[in-house]
Amino acid sequence: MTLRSTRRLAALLLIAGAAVLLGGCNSKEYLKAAIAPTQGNSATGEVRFYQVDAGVRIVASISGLSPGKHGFHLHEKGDCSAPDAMSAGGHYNPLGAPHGSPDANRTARHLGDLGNLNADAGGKATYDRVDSLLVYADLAGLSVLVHGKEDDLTSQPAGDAGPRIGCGVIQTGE
Ligand SMILES: [Cu+2]
Ligand SMILES: [Zn+2]
Repeated sequence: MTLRSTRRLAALLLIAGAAVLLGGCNSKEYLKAAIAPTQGNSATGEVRFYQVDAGVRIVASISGLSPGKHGFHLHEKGDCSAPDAMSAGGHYNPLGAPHGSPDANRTARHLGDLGNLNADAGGKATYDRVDSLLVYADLAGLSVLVHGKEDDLTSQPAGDAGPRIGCGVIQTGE
């Protein structure tokens, strides 16, 4: 092997190594919200957000729920300090749209409308969905709320989902 081709090979290996390192970091990065119960409630768990090609993948595991559906939203303020979590403000709605289904287009839903969690008989719910309208870079500092009742996806302004039973602020994961 000539000196020149050895150098070229070394440069290629360096580029390949850097690409592997960068790729590894990106795929590991996520945002998360640790859900804690509001006063008198027992909802706990974690919600993670991953950047994917089609938008933002949301993966949640929540327990301490009554069986059945519970409204699940992003709210505009990253503040769960009030005993009833009213400090988290209203639904995340940067586009000024009405409340709706997570499957609706951007003019017919709040970006924070994630639909419902569906708890099993043991009070546990999982959620795994890719949202094509959410922007990963905008999520840190918002909050994730779990409600006592089902979000009917139509009532204004918040789906008639009842009290806020769990709340967590979105922050950088490890
Ligand atoms: Cu809500
Ligand atoms: Zn909404």
